[in-house]
Amino acid sequence: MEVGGEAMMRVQALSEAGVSQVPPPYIQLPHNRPQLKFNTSSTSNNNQSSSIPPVIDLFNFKPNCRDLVRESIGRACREWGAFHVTSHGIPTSLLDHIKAAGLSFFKHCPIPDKLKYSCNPSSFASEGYGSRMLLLGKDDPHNEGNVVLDWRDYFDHHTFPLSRRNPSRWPHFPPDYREIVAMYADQMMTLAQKLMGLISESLGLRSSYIEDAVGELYQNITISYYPPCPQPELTLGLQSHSDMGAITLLIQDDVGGLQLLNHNRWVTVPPLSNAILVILADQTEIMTNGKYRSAQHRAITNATQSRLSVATFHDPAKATKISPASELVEESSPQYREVVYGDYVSSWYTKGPDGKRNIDSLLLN
Ligand SMILES: O=C(O)CCC(=O)C(=O)O
Repeated sequence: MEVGGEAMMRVQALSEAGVSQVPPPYIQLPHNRPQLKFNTSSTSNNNQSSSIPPVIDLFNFKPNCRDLVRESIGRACREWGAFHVTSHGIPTSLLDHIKAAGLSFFKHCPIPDKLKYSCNPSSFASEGYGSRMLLLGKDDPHNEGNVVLDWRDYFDHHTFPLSRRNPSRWPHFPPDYREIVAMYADQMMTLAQKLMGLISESLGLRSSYIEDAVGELYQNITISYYPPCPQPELTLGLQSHSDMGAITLLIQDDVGGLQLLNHNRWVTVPPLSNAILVILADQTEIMTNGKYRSAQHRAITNATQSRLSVATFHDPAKATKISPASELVEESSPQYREVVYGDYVSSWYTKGPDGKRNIDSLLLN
């Protein structure tokens, strides 16, 4: 196994080379290190909410269940900024197929073949195979000392609008990879639109409010692969952040490692094979004038097993301006400055997320 040059940049290559210690750029500052106890049950210092994000049955969007579903969604958005959904209409087989295709690419495609799909490391959110989420490194003069590399490799796919979709840039292996990603993208888009409708209604807004405010939806699908890590107590698979756009739909394999911050406590989200996790992102926090908060989350690693997740992001176009809904501002004063989404994205990628620092910097009071 080559462990030099470009392959050295890949976390999988480090892991497979059998390093016994995590290299310094991956070592988190002490206050960011995970407490490695899989915490899916309540702890004594928190009795304000249940211990895991709620699981909401969508009853396949049957009109006569809409009131009930809307109410559960409103509560989950207020308490967690995230919730699982079941009876969502996406076949479990498709969820399994995309995870299997991703795993097959990471596990069975040789690294030199994978490198043919490398993303452009000097531009953010570029399509392809990569390992570094931020442009900033530990030695960058703009790095305030808190950006550490993630113990993760990923493949980012640009899937909507269709003008951005070019399956020839996606892995050719396994042979049905491209077809599965395209099918998954289409179904996730439909689900995201329906969920945005319910979330809008749960705030007393018209069903199309969030979708109208976001405009043409940009969808990216990121398959993340977290190789086994020799010192999981020192590292993070993915640093603490909230997502930038409107909503994210996430599935994970059965290894577990996604954590959500709830009442200042990191809670491990249990993998549920047929459920999809809905994560509210920062532009939704702005549009709802802070009535709903974006969910701060991170991924931890473990010493023995690799882990895979598929996150589907639904975002505004870069030129879109996002501000609190006037209907929600009448009740209180605006809590956030208006932002041009593209400016928000550049700032996120150059400063780093550091939890929710980017959205917090838009707060007016
Ligand atoms: O792997 C996970 O569970 C989290 C992925 C995630 O947060 C992301 O891709 O932004």
